[in-house]
Amino acid sequence: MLIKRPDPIPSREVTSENLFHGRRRFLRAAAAGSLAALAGSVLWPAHLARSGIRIGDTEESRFSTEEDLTPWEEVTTYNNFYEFGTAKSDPAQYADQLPTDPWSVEITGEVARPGKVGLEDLLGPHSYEERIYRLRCVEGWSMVIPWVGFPLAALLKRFEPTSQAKFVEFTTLYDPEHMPGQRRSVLDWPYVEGLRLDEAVHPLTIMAVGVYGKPLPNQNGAPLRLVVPWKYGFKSIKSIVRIRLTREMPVTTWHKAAPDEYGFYANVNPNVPHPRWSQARERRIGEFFKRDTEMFNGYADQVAHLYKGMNLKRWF
Ligand SMILES: Nc1nc2c(c(=O)[nH]1)N[C@H]1C(S)=C(S)[C@@H](COP(=O)(O)O)O[C@H]1N2
Ligand SMILES: [Mo]
Repeated sequence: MLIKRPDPIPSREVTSENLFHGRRRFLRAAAAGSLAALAGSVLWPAHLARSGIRIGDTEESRFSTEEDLTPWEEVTTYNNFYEFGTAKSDPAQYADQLPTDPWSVEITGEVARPGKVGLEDLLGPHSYEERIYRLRCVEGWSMVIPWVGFPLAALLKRFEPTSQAKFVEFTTLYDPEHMPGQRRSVLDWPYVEGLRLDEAVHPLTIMAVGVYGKPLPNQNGAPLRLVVPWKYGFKSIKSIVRIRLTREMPVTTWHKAAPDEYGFYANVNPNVPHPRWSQARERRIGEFFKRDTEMFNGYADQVAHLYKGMNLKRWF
């Protein structure tokens, strides 16, 4: 199904200066050993090719960090994706069974233009300004990952959220045949996540379709996954098939599983421990010593205003 395309989104994110530094960093990362990854054997899904989205030669986001990238090898083999098992190595081992083409996403709820859209139409020519986002992610361990994606806001805008929309709920594919983890009741499948609408339309909230200049490997949430870098990793839901705009706060999978341990907001906050462990320190993958975890994962300047006046211990 096809929906009307919006006007192209203006290109205001990139200055030539950070583009230059971005490319230089990219070359440095390539020289440091990621080159093998770039020449690796990830299949290029036909729907991405047909959509015209640019994944290989993409400009740098203004949010990209200067920090060293976590190597491709770690990014694609040390994963959480419980649909394929609970061990960090399971997704890389089992996720290639998942068919991701064709793929469609249903947009529903408080939107003026609901519909089920094939991925190639969703990503269709000139719909979005793709960028490389070198973002930190954290949940006990941390990585710096060069996602290829675009702001979720640009996608949501196409479907015209109504004035009643206050939250966005995301749902992962339910496919126990290809997702062996879903045959066990580890979690209440399918995986559901959510954001407040103002969080969802923040320019740091992105939909990722690629990583390291390649289409997303299945273990990283192909063909379309959320990345919310100032929140703990579990908010960044993978392999999305449904986006629902709601009036009420969505009931998310991890909150349902353990309401005292996983709140709706899940903002990275070194001052609010998880009931069973401190969240003050993290281990950057590839480093030996732990480092201090930063408020909002280092993105406080960008996002702290979203939570002004909120008690972050109550709304953890
Ligand atoms: N559908 C789904 N999405 C998911 C998960 C999952 O189990 N299922 N795990 C989450 C958790 S706990 C983390 S830390 C990140 C890991 O993303 P990565 O493997 O790409 O680093 O994905 C998140 N998204
Ligand atoms: Mo996680």
